[in-house]
Amino acid sequence: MLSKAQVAEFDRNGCLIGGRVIGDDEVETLRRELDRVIATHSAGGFADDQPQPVMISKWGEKEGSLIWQIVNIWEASPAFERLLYLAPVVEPISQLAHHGEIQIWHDQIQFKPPHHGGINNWHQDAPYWPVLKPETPVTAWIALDDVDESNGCMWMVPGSHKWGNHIKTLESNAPADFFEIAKKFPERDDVKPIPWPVKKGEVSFHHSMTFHGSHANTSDRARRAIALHFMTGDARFVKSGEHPMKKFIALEDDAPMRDAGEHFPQVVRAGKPVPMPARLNKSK
Ligand SMILES: O=C(O)CCC(=O)C(=O)O
Repeated sequence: MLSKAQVAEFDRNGCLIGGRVIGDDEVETLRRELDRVIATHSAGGFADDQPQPVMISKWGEKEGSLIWQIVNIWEASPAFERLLYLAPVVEPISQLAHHGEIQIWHDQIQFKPPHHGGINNWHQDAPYWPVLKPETPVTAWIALDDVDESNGCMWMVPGSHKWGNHIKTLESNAPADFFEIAKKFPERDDVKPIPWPVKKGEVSFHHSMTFHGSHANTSDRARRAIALHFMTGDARFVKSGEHPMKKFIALEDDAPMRDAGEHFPQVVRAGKPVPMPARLNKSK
């Protein structure tokens, strides 16, 4: 549980470090699982009947800087699926979203290899989710390495979650000018990016409208992390939008996402974490 002061800090800044949520052994298991999923993909892919992620992509390889992005690795790996039910993650999400009903929207691995890990340009999350309304979800981002300025940590602009949708301006900033983002907002004097280091096994929370991004990893250390994007119980489907998860949503326009089915499990019900499914207690 977060303290009132932490919730107030998140309400003010749109980002918060939540502390350690997984131990070293679990981090090791998750790293091995990530290696396995990437190796399976690289060796020709998953068989149709094999549990698999929704999407695996490599960004920026041609330009010489790479980010592996994997959507819904939890569907391929029980170790990752267990993260969805961790009380120290989902209780704070419920507190920060100010909602007693929480569902997973999707997860996303962000893996920047050593030496040539790419830039994740400035953005807000919610504008990339046009199949959902309202724009209220909160993300839990869990580090699988110590992540700091040397290996491509995120940067946040505190307070920016209250400024509305600025995705076009953020996207217009060239990745090479990552640290110059304030120049894109000459009318404001409060665009003050701060580095956002997160230790291995710790969770960080950010609001879906907070300006954030991460610079390159030129260090000799990997930068592995998983973002868990959540929805609140008032999320509804917007049929006109596009998103890789849309193919799993067999709903009419404006229908509640709580009816969206098995790809979007509920993890907090009536303010309490949903117990971990029994099959996940034993599996690797
Ligand atoms: O991991 C990163 O560098 C960026 C993550 C991100 O944009 C997110 O979790 O919303």
